[in-house]
Amino acid sequence: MSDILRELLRVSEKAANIARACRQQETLFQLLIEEKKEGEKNKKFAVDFKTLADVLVQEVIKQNMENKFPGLGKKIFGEESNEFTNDLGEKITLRLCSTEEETVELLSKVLNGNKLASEALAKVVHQDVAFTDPTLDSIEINIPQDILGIWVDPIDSTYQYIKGSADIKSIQGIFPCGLQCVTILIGVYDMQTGVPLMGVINQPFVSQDLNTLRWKGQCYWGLSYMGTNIHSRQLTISKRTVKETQTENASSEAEFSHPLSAVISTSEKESIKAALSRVCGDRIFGAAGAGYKSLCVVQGLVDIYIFSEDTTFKWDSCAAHAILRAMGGGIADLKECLERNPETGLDLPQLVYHVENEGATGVDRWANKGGLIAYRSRKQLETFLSLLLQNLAPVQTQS
Ligand code: 2IP
Ligand code: CA
Repeated sequence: MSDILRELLRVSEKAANIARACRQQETLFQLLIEEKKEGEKNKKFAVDFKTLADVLVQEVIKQNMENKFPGLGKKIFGEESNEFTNDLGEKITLRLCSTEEETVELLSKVLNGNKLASEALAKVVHQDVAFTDPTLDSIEINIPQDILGIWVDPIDSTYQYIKGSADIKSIQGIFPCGLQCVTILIGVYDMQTGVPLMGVINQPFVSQDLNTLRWKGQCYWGLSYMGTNIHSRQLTISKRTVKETQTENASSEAEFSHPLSAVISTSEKESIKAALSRVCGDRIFGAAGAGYKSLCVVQGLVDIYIFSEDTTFKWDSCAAHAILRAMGGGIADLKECLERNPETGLDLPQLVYHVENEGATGVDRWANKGGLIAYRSRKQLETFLSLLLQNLAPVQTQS
């Protein structure tokens, strides 16, 4: 199997521990909560705590990968920068130090001398984590390191991370908001072609033990390289009995005659929502988090994740894209899908990860500017698109 993927899974688990610690340990949670007080924001510390958690997770991923695979660290890209300036005008570069004590020192500079918080964070950052997955161990595949680039979203759905509740009820397995919508996303792509090759989605908050209040998470992965396609869901599927599978096959045939289901952003346009309700009936679900919505497609909770705006970025989609590819699906550019002629039988306009948007600046260089559509089955996608086109108002399809 790819050692790189194995290491990514391990560091994603370490990252999940940091994310959980910031919500569960009282000293750290208080700092997150302070984000709510608008006036105080940024005044106390060199950086708001939410950003610190984000940057710390990103640095843990970067530096753990660099230690194991020298040269890979500088190919890891994300939204956050690890440089801050504190109240005294000191420039601080947040790096993991080689000892826990040194990390405490560095963190307390950013946290204005808050020793308790710095110690709690440094402890979890330096904790050793083991992670294994039998499906992964069963295959041997080597991908040359020099072609790889990596997109990281250290904490997707930061709003839910800070303000999200622990007791939201799901609707048909889908959480509209809450801590379950938080994900850590790591997507590996081919720097020459832009094709996603490996992906890890770590969901740190899946279920909470009501006695200890501790959260358990879950991790999903996929690899698609030169004809080898494997993913974490294979294990779940092959574990089931034949009888269960037969029942499922029968129901999935029946399902095809049902309307397709979709998950959407709460900020989706009204015109798209109206067309969708004609296509999907009541099988439309709103949910927070771009990573979480694509995870719903991976998990088979919905058939499609559709988004018509340009406010997701390469780090939001790369991980899920790799997993969906390993499952036989993908993530395509929505605008191009709606403009293309399906009759040509041409390949779908898959999102790519290696080139920036021409003429754009700042984060917009890496925006998925035509929107996106994520799917598990190409056949379902084609059916969905043709129904959507029929149901969109003419003015919409022309623009
Ligand atoms: C966000 C986050 C949002 C999402 C947005 C992402 O990333 O996933 O939830 O919007 O597109 O960029 P929506 O939930 O409406 O889909 P982050 O939380 O990392 O800023
Ligand atoms: Ca994000």
